[in-house]
Amino acid sequence: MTEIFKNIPEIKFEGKNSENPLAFKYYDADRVIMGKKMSEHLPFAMAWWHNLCAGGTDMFGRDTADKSFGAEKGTMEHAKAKVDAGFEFMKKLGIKYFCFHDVDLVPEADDIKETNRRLDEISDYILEKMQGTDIKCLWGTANMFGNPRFMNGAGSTNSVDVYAFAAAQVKKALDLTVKLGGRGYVFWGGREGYETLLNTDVKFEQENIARLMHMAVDYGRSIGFKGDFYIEPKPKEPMKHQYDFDAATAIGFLKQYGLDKDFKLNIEANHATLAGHTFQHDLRISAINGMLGSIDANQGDTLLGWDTDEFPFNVYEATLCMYEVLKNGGLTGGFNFDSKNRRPSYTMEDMFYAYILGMDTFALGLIKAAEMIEDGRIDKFVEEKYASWNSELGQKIRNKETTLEELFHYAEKLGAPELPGSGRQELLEGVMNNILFK
Ligand code: XUL
Ligand code: CO
Repeated sequence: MTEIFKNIPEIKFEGKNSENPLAFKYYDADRVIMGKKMSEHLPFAMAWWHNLCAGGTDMFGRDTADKSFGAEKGTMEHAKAKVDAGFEFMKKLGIKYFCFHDVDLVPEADDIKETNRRLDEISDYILEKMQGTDIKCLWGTANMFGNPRFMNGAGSTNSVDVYAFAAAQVKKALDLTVKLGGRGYVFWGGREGYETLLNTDVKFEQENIARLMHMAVDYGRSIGFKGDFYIEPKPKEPMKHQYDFDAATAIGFLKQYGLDKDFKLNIEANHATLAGHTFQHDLRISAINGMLGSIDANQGDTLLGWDTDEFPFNVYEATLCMYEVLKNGGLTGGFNFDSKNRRPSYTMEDMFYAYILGMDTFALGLIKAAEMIEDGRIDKFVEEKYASWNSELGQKIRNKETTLEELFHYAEKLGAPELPGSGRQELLEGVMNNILFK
């Protein structure tokens, strides 16, 4: 096998004083944090589409990066070259998982039978490459947004034939996920939404999406898929209104349609911020509902209103993310870098610099989040903030043993309550800085 990334060695941990651009400064796979190795806390995954397919094309210009890997694009040789490149890339970085859409793996043919034949061929090849390594699939998904047939949605389409095609793609993508040892299966509803209510039956569309998801669960379980299904919430882009707007909306949907036992959420940082939340907010909402499953690790740009999918370098965000993940007892999924190089970062070295940045950022986040928890000042403050609920009255309310009238009389007797106590935001932010920079 000829080496593709010729000038890139295996990336090793060298520590924070290293100035070697091709070394980890913080990600030390075997370092134990709160009883677990970093590599177990952080099951990183490579996103097939950004890393091996995307060349930097945007609305105004074509590819800047050459992702041909020595083969002619649009051919099965190229599909195989991507597998070779992907495995070399993951091995050199010590990444144990990958995520894929069906059409990331092979060029889509006009006829679904031929596309599926190509998928069988490439997945055999991937299985071969997996042998002798501990690399596996984190999650698979079907691309039900790129092909023009999905212009009005997939599960939410007005066309019953298009719906059947979406179902066929989900079936095949589930087959592939199981074949490649996938931990999860993702639904990202990029076209599941609408532009105007003048032409849309929202209730019917949502019911149809739920029906598709139920069929996916039934089929997945019938072929031995034991992992989690995930919804990946996103408020907009490409659609103006997307049905899985944010974590809370997706959880409501899953509960309403009886899907909450089989589904969890895959939270993407840049989707949460597009919904007007912090990344941490959507993680917390998922976690308190027992639905924090997996993470698409990236970051957006607050100066831009779209999904820029940047590699994460914001250590505050990563720390608050890892704080939620540690409190959640980890993830059933992992950390998929749904992130892409900036268009002018077009060289092969840049692909590695990007992953080193992302992995180091999350390693730092993990180290600092563990320190925040072990430090205890923040948890102690939160506990004390709600201390009045330990009183007799607080207990009664929590046990649902009070009535509105009883509280009315209590309030009348009291005359006026004292102020509820300072929220101490600035103090706590100072504590976080203190821990981050000590
Ligand atoms: C799009 C996005 C997708 C999903 C998988 O914003 O995040 O790449 O992660 O379809
Ligand atoms: Co994503």
